This record gives sequence, C-alpha cells and structure tokens, in this order.
Amino acid sequence: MGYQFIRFDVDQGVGCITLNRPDVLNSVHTPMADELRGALERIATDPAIRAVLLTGAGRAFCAGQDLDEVKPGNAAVDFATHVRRVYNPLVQAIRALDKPVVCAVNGVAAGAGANLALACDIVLAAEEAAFIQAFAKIGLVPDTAGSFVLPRLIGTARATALMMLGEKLPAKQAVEIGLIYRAYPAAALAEEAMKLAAHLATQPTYGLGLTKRLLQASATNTLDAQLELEAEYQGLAGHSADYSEGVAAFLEKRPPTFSGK
Ligand code: T3D
Repeated sequence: MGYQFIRFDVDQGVGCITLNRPDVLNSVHTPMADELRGALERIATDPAIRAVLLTGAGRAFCAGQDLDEVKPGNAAVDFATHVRRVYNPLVQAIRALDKPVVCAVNGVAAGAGANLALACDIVLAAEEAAFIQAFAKIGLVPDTAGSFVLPRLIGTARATALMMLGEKLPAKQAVEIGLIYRAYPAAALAEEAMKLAAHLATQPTYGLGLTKRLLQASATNTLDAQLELEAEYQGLAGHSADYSEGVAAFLEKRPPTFSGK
C-alpha cells in the first residue's frame, strides 16, 4: 500500500511510522488516520516486524485533530461519530498490538496528538517538545483515551489541571511527573528512539506482548484477577521458544538470540 500522509518503512525488525503533514503540524485528518490504521494492521500481521516506532515529520509530533476538517457549522461532521470512527480505533489498534510501540515525540503534541503518543508503550520526547491537553481551549473534552490514561499515569489532580487548563507541559516536566519515560536533546531523539525500538525488536517479543496485556488488564482488574492472569501468562511464556533460548543462553554464558516465539 502506498501512503500519502504518513511514511512507513521497516528497518531492523522495526515498523517505522512517521506522521507526515508537517505544514499543519501533522494534525490528523481522516485520510491520515486511515493510513495510520492501515500501517498498524500491516504491522500486526507481519511476523518480521517485532517492534514499532511512531514519530512526526518536521517541527511537531502532532497537533491533534485537523481543525479545518471539523469547522463549526460543517453539518457533515458529528463529533461522536468522528471520534468513534477515527480516534478510538487508533488507540485500540495500538493497545491491541502484541508488539512494543515506542513513540518519539519530536515536537509539540496537542489534543488527540498528545493522547495518541500516550497510548504507546514507551514514550520518549525531545527536550523542546511539549504536551498540551488542548481540548478545553476550544470547548471540547479529552478523547483518544486521555481521560483514561492520564489519571492512571500521573494521578487525578495533575490530570484534571492539565485537562482543564490546557497548559503546555514541557517534555522534561513530563518525565519528572511520570507521564513519559525519557527526554533527549532534539538532535539525539531520532537515534535514541531507533536504538530503543531496534533493541526491543531483538528481545523476547512474545513475552513483551503478554506483558503489555498484563499492564492493560491491571487498570481494571482486582488483585486476585490480576494474580490469576499473571499465572496464566507465565504458563504461556514458560512454553515459549524464547524462554528455552533465554535459559540456554544464560547457562551457556552467551548472548541469547530471541525469535519472538
Ligand atoms: O471529532 C473531533 O474532531 C473532535 C476531536 C478532537 C480531537 C482534538 O485533537 S481537539 C484539539 C485540536 N488541536 C488543537 O486545538 C491544537 C491547535 N494548534 C495549536 O494550538 C498550535 O498550533 C500549537 C500549540 C500546536 C503549535 O503552535 P505554534 O505557534 O508552534 O504553531 P502554529 O503557528 O499555531 O501552527 C503552524 C501551522 O499549523 C498553522 O498553519 P499556517 O498558519 O502556517 O498556515 C496552523 O494553522 C496549523 N495548525 C496547527 N494545528 C492545527 C493546524 N491546522 C489544522 N489543525 C490543527 N490542529
């Protein structure tokens, strides 16, 4: 499939997706969202791709919904339908992917753009980047799972203030409060993010996929249910080729070669 609004390539087992509408800060219109979903579907079914890297072209990561597409008075746009059609499936696709997804937030991430980044598994950012829950500034409410993810990552007090005030949260502060994992100088971000994604692609990705499911289940499970799920998934991981290889490599004092199986 050819892409017009994203770039997609595979390098070192990593499916690299770049949002590519830099003139409008990679804001999301429906065709771009469709391409992004298509790339995620392709990644899900390609066993040669074992990790994902999502970033943006130009000076921004993503400025959220393309506001030109949803101008007030545009009778064709019903936001409830639009959110269900465009944003919910993107979050669901990223969360359902049994492969680690790294996000490199190269510049400002606003509205749905911020929450798209936060739907990923490991979020890195340029020190110059910022996260903005921009919805309140234009009379909308958080979407793209922001109201689910933010309170769980940084607590209700901070999530509420960020969502009600729509203030810019600089990347370094986002690291300090636990919203994202690490920030790097802009010039180093792309290399660090690729290094991380390529490393993950060589790891026991079957187990990492199960770990991702466990973490997601913990958001709603009771302790007993979570303990049971851990036992179940440990049973699965214990039968994996990667477990055999990991233990053999340890005993033979050599680096492991994991297959993701
Ligand atoms: O169903 C639904 O659609 C509802 C769902 C909504 C989900 C959402 O994401 S709501 C939130 C939408 N996003 C925003 O409100 C953010 C809007 N953008 C901004 O506030 C600012 O652009 C930024 C703070 C992100 C960056 O500011 P700055 O000063 O660095 O850049 P700029 O000059 O504002 O933007 C540069 C260009 O990008 C500019 O175009 P121009 O003047 O050069 O022709 C600007 O219009 C364009 N742009 C930026 N954001 C958007 C956009 N164009 C369309 N949609 C955008 N979201």
